[in-house]
Amino acid sequence: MNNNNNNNNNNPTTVAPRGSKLAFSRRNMLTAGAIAGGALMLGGKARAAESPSTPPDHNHGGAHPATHTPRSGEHFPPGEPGRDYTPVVVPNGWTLPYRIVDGVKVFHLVAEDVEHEFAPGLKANCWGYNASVHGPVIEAVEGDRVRIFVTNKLTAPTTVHWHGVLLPSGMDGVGGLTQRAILPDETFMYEFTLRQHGTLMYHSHHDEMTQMGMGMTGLFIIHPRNPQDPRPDRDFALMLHEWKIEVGASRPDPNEMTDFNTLTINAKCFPGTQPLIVKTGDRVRIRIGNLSAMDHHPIHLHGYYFILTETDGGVIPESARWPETSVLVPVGSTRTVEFVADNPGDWAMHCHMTHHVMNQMGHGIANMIGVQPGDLDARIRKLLPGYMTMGENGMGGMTEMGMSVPQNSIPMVGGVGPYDEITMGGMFTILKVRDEIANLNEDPGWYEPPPGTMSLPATKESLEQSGVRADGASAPRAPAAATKSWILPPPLRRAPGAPHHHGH
Ligand SMILES: [Cu+2]
Repeated sequence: MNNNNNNNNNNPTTVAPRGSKLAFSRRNMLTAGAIAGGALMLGGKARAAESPSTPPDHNHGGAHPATHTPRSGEHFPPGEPGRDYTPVVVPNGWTLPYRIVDGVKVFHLVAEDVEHEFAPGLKANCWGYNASVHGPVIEAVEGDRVRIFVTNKLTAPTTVHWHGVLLPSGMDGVGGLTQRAILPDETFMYEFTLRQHGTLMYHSHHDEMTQMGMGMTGLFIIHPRNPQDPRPDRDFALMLHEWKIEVGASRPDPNEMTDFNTLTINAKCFPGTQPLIVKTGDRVRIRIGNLSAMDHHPIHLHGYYFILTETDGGVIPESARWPETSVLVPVGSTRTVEFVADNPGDWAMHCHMTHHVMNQMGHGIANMIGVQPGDLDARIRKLLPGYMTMGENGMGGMTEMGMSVPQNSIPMVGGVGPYDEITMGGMFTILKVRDEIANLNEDPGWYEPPPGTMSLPATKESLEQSGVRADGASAPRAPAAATKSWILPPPLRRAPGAPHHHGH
């Protein structure tokens, strides 16, 4: 073993932050307390002697030791943004700043009431952390020691559970089981060393249905100390959620079990979702957590396929990764996907459950498709001024500006796109990939496709040239045999002597 080899990521006794000239030996990484404690988090010999402990890069290479011995005291110097990791981008959200005290990263979460805007026009009184819904992203580095204070400014007791984080049982934040609840106006302290990396989460673990339903969730992202995969250029962090907000109500209804009408990415529904902005050629990582009450969300990206690289259990060995275009993010899980953004454009990214890309009023209304209102509207207007039959051609058109919606509610679908209404809402956002972009934090506007690369009304010449008639008559029709129902052959004659069921 060569302790001076900067790039030897497989050497368990050294840890060299990527791109750094430094190679830390195990000894100078560990605090005196750790050595006194005798248990070494890293280190070949120490680990061999204490087989259950896990090196920080245990998720690489396919081996997944399943046990860990979290102990206090052993940790690395705090990982630094830029040097040790590229900070995540949180559309419509933010990352929680920390202070370093004696080599420990100190965070402070405050559980409290938050008036939250889901999209322009829709606000509700939710519960969140530090003036935001959901809570800010906690971002740290494997090997960091973190101390997280939680102040409860709610009128209800609460706790915070660190979902997926390997830690001592007493730090797990399960109300009643691993601690007593944090009462209103109390502050609790959680402290542990991060001995893994990945996309994890945090959420209330006291009266979960109510408190998570009111918004008390967040992402907990731990970067590898010693990454083996290439670092992403853009690393996005998204949290999925679902809400029931009655039209006109000022609070979400956390008692709802099935009929959610507000579906969100980082607590915003389209058109309030901030786009994901990247440069052509960027290596893009998207981390998606789901702490919805009841639904798994298949998140679909247009224009690309991506590779599923991580779950909240860690990195998927390269040989076991697979490509897909929709990643199912189950409740209580995270999924991380990566791709190289080599296809410029405005690309839709959304949940593929079609009811999850509708806003408040798109659910459970009377089905008017195919209804021909005739003079119905004029007749009803005599009784109900302003009455208009809606939905006879579906929900498109419901976006149209000037269409009035009740106070504190948003139209069932979308916003104004570059060409037409975007008939989407809810769990929908846009990946914007641009060759030239000055400011990745500013919306670059709509994509303008190069001439000849955009669908337009067919011209007479192009129709004629291709032998296509505009009335549709030249298109193949389904042959009768292809749409015919199957008819079972007649039954076999009953064999003589077979039992009779309807006999005398
Ligand atoms: Cu969904």
